[in-house]
Amino acid sequence: MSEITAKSSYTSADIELLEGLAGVRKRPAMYIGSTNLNGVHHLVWEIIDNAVDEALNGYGETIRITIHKDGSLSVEDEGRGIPVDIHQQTHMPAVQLIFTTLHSGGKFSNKAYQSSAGLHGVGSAVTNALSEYCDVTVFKSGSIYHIRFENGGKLVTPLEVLGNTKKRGTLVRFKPDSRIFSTTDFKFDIISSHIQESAFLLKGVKFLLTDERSGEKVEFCYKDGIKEYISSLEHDKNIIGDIISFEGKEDSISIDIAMQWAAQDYGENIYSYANNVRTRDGGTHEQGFRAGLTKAINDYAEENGLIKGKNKLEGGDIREGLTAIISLKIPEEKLEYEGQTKQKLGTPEALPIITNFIYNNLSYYLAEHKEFAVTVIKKCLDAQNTRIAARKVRDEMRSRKTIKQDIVLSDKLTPAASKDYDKNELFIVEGDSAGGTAKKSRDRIHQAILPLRGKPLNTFGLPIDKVLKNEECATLINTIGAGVKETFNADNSHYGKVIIMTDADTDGAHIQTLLITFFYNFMKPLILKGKLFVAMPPLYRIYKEVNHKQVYEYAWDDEGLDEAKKRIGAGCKVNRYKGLGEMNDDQLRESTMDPKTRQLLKVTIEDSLLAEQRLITLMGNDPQTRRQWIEENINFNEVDSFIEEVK
Ligand code: 0RA
Repeated sequence: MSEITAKSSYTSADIELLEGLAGVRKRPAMYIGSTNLNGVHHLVWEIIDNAVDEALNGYGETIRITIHKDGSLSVEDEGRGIPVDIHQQTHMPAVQLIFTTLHSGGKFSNKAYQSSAGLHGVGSAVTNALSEYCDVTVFKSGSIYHIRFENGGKLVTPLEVLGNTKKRGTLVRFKPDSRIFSTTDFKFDIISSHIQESAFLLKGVKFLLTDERSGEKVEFCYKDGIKEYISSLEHDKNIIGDIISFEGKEDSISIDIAMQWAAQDYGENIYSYANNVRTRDGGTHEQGFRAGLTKAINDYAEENGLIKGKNKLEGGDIREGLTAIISLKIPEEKLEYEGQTKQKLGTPEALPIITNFIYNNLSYYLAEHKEFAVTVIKKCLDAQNTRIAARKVRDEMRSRKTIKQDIVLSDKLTPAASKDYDKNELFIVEGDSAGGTAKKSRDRIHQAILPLRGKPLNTFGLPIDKVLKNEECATLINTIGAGVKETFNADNSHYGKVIIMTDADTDGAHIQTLLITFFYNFMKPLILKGKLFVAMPPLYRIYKEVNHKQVYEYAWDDEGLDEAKKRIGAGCKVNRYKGLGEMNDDQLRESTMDPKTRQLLKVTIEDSLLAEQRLITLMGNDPQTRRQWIEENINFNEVDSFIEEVK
C-alpha cells in the first residue's frame, strides 16, 4: 500500500483520538494482556517491534535500547523516521496521529512486512496511553523533530524542530505509568533474551541493550542468523552432521529454515516464527515442514534400500532429536492467524509452499551428503524400533492392569476418598517416614500420598521404554492415570494438583529437579496446564508459652525468622527443621499441606526454550555442571525462574 492511497482511504470516522487512549487506560489488559511485569514489558515489545519492522524492511542496521535511571526506557532505530508531514483530514502531524489514535498505525505504513502480531500497528498509541511520559524524536530529511506527551498521551509539546542533523531514524522514550502497573521495574534479563531472539531472526541487525541503572550492557548481532540460533540451542548435545539451512522466496513469502539432529533421544524442538513473532502453536508452516521432511527422508530411505517393505518411518521417528527453526516473512495481506491467542499461523499458502520447499531442498541435500543421510536414517530407524518396543510395553502394562490393578499401582499409594479428580491432590513425598507423617496430616477426602523410595531415575534423554520399565516411573504414570508422552492427556489426570514434597535441602532439591525433568519430558501438558507444584515446607518454627498456651509462627527464610521473632517477642524459641520428618502431623498439615495455610510453588514453563536449556545444564552428562547448577539455582527461599509462587 502506498502512502498516498493509505491517506485517501483514511476517514475522520477512524479517528478516535484521546477517547481511544482513555479506553486503553480503562481496560489496559485488553490491549497488553496484564498490568504486571508482563504488561510493562509488553510496552517495550511494541516499541521495539516498530524499530524491528524498519530493519526488517531494510532500513537501518542498529537498534539501541536503553533502560534509564528515571524508570523510562528508550528505543532508537536507524530507519526512515516516523512521518512528520501534516495529515490532511486532521491537520495533525502524522507522528502525533500515530501516537494518539488506535487505528492509525497500519494506515500510514508502507511496509511490505509488519511484525506486530498482537496490536496491528496500534502499539505506539497503546504505549503512550499507559505512560507517564512519552518523548518522540525523529531524525529525518536533515532535521530533528520532537514531540512530547504526558499523563497517558496528552500532548504537552507539539511537534517542533530542534535543529539540523545528518542522522536518520526514530527515538522513542517512555516511562510506564505507575498508577496503571503493579510494577514498573524493567528487567534486564527479560529484555535481553527477547532481543537476542529477534537478533537471531534478523540476520545482521545489531541490538544494543544498556542498563544505565547498573551499567550492564549486551550486544547481539548474528551474521549467520538462525544457524547461530540452532547452535546456541544445541550447545551441549551430541550433534550429527552440520547445521542444514535453506533460504528462499516463493510467492512473496520469504523462507528461512535451519535444522540439525542430535544423536540421543532429545525429543523434538521446532521453533517457528512468522514475521519475527513466535508462533508457539505452530500452524501451516510447521505442518508443511513436517510433511516435506517426512516425505524427503522416507523417499531417500526407500530409494537407497534403507527401509524394508511397508515399514515407513513415522514423522515422530524422524523428528526425534531434531532442532529446527522455521522463520517466514509473509506480506501483510497474506498474514493470517488461527485461534484466540494468535500464536498459530493460518496462512493456507504456507502449507504447500513449505512442504515443497523443504522436500526439494532436503532431498537435494541428502543426495549430496550420502554419509550424513545414512547416519540420520539409522537414527530414525532406532527411534522407530524404540517406538515399537514402547508400544509393546505399554500394551502389556495395559493388559496387566485390567487383570489386577495392584500389580502396577503402587501398594504404597494412599488414595484420596473422593472421585472428584479436579479437586484431588497427589503428594509425591520424599522418604517413607515423611510419607507416614503426611498420611496422618492429609485431608483424606482430597489428598493422596505417594512416598518415593530414594532418588527417582534420571530420565533426561532416556527413551520411553527404559522409563516405563522403571518401577517408580511406572507407578507415577499409573497413579496419575492420564497416559504418557504422546498418549498423555492432562484432562484425564486423576489429580488436579500433583505436588512434589521434599526436604528443604540439596538432596530434596535434586529429587525435585529429577521429578520435574520426568514430568517435563513425559507429561509436559501437566506443566503447561499448571497442575504441577512444589510444596514449601518451612525452615523454622518460632514459639513461646504465653499463659500456658503456645503461640507460634512458621518462617520460610531468615528474613521471615527475624520478623517472627520480633512479633512473638523476647523469650521465644526457634526450631530449625532439617527435614519433613522432624515435623509432627499437625505441623506438617498447617505449614505445608493445608490449602488454607500452606505455600505452593507452581512449576511453569514460561518459555520452553529457557527450561530446555536449563535442563540440559542440569541434567546433561556433566555431573560437575549439574551439581553447580543445583547449588547456585535451587534455593527453597527463592522463587526459581521456572517456578512461580502461588497459594
Ligand atoms: C510509517 C511510514 C514510514 C516510516 C514509519 C512509519 C516508521 C515508524 C517507526 C516507528 C519506530 N520507528 C519507525 N520508523 C519508521 C515511512 C516514511 C517515509 O518513507 O518517509
